[in-house]
This record gives sequence, structure tokens and C-alpha cells, in this order.
Amino acid sequence: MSQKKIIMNCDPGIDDAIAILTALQSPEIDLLGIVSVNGNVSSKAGALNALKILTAVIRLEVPVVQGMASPLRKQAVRAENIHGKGGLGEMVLQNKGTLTQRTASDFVLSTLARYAKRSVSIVATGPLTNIAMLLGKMSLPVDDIKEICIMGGAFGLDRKVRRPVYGNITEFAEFNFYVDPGAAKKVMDSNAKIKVVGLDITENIDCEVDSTFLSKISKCTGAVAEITRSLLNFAIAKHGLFHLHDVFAVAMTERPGLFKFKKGSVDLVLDGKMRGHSVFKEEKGGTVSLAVDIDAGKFNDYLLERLS
Ligand SMILES: [Ca+2]
Repeated sequence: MSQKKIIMNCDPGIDDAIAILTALQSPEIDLLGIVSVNGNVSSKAGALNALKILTAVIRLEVPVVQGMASPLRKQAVRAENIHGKGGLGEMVLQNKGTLTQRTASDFVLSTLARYAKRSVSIVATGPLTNIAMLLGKMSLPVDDIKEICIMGGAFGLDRKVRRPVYGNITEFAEFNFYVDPGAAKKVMDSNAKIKVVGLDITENIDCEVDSTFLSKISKCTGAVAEITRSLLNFAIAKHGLFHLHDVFAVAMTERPGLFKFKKGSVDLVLDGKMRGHSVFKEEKGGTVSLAVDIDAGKFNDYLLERLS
């Protein structure tokens, strides 16, 4: 079986950490590297968190690069209230790895160059600063990348959510797009082949994880189940339930058949009260495929299979 080659762009972060574990656990995914970005925590802390996760599951052969420390034009915004002070709840993990000393752009470009055109995908579960920088490089034709699978945005789709969702960091905007709306716009306008899953799908009530999910994971042994349990314990104790937003981006790469998509374009509000607000316009031949529905039952099976 030929594996799907991916590079992750993330800001770990509880759900990013679980997204990394999901990718590592997949026999269908070859994780070529992890690039951090300022988001839930600083890009340095995020990169070190990624190394800690890799240390715990003995996968330090996966290179980790510290990406952009601040958004293109904005001040850094963090979400340490959700993810705990260091980003990984209250879990204390050792790091035995070292960061790969490259810029995010250099690392991604050289990795893409090692493989056939259109064979490597980027899975983005943090703000899109690194990807926007990369797409700004003249040397990169966007069709060198197979696809960019993004967790970001909220589109007000009325899809089995507690309320139609337009945001989580503000009532208008989802966190990743809010942190760097300029980068998100650059990526959306880039002509790259893009898949986007927003809060409308990641907050689907049938995909929420709560104490029932936790007790299923608790029956499993091994490092992956143990770390997942510890990360979720923190979030669920604090909020009662948790949405594994970032895992949906990995699932969208590995199992696109779990989703229904519509093609079109995504526009962003860059400034003001509605900063980071995203609007989808359905268009024939659009380069953005927006996830508009999910098979929740099959997604939950996938999740348990990967994390137990
Ligand atoms: Ca994230």
C-alpha cells in the first residue's frame, strides 16, 4: 500500500497533539515532518511539545522545525486558557529530541523536492503563517503540493451543531483564521488544491468527546492511549466535553470519503470587529473544497481505531 505523505503545520495544543498521534498511528500515513507555528502557544513551545509527543511514542525520527513566531501582520494571540499553560494540559512529558535547524519554508521546500510532484500533502492544524510564507516564494509552483488540508474557519452551516457556528475565539471567527487572517486569505487565494474543515463540522454533536469516550480509551494500554487520556482528562475536567478540531484535518487527508464537500472559494475579513471571519461561496471549478457534512459514526470508529 502506498502511504500518503504529509507534513504537519501545527501549534500543539491538545487537539494538535492528538492529531499528531492519529497521523503517527496510521499505517496509511507517512509523516515526513512537523512544522510549528505561533498559535495556541508560541512556535518554540509548540515545537518542543511536538518533540515531547514524539519522545513519548519513540518516534523521534520525525523531524520537527520551529516555524514562524508571529503572524504576518498581527500581534500574537494565544489560547493557553483552553490548552493549559504549556499547551498540553497538565501533562509533564520529557523531551529527548532536538529541533531541526531550518526555516519552515526551507524545510517544506526541500521535503517537497525529495518526492514526485503532487505526492506530498500539507495538513494544517494551526494558523497559516508558514504556509502563506511558503506560497509567497516564487520558486514554489502550487501544484507541486498534492493538497493542503486545513482545520480552520467557521461558515455558519447548519449541521448538527449546538448552534450555527461562526466562531470560537470571537462570535465571528475561528481561532486559526483569527490569529493570522492575512495568511489564511493568502492561502485561500493561492490556487493550491485546498480542503477546509471548519467548526461547523468539528463541533458536530455526534463527534464530541466526553467522559464516555474517555472511558473507552481508558480500557486501552500503550503510550498513545495513555497520552490521549491524559490530554483529554484535562480538557474534559475543565469543559465537560471537548472537540477534537485538528484530528478532522488528518481524517480529511486519510479518509476523505467520511466527508461531503462543496467546491468554491473562501473569503476572509482581515480587520476590525469581524477579524478572521470566513465566508464560503459555492462555485463550479473552485479550488477550495469545504467539508459540509461528515459521517459521524464512521469518524468515531476511525478515531477509536487510531487512538486505542
Ligand atoms: Ca491547532
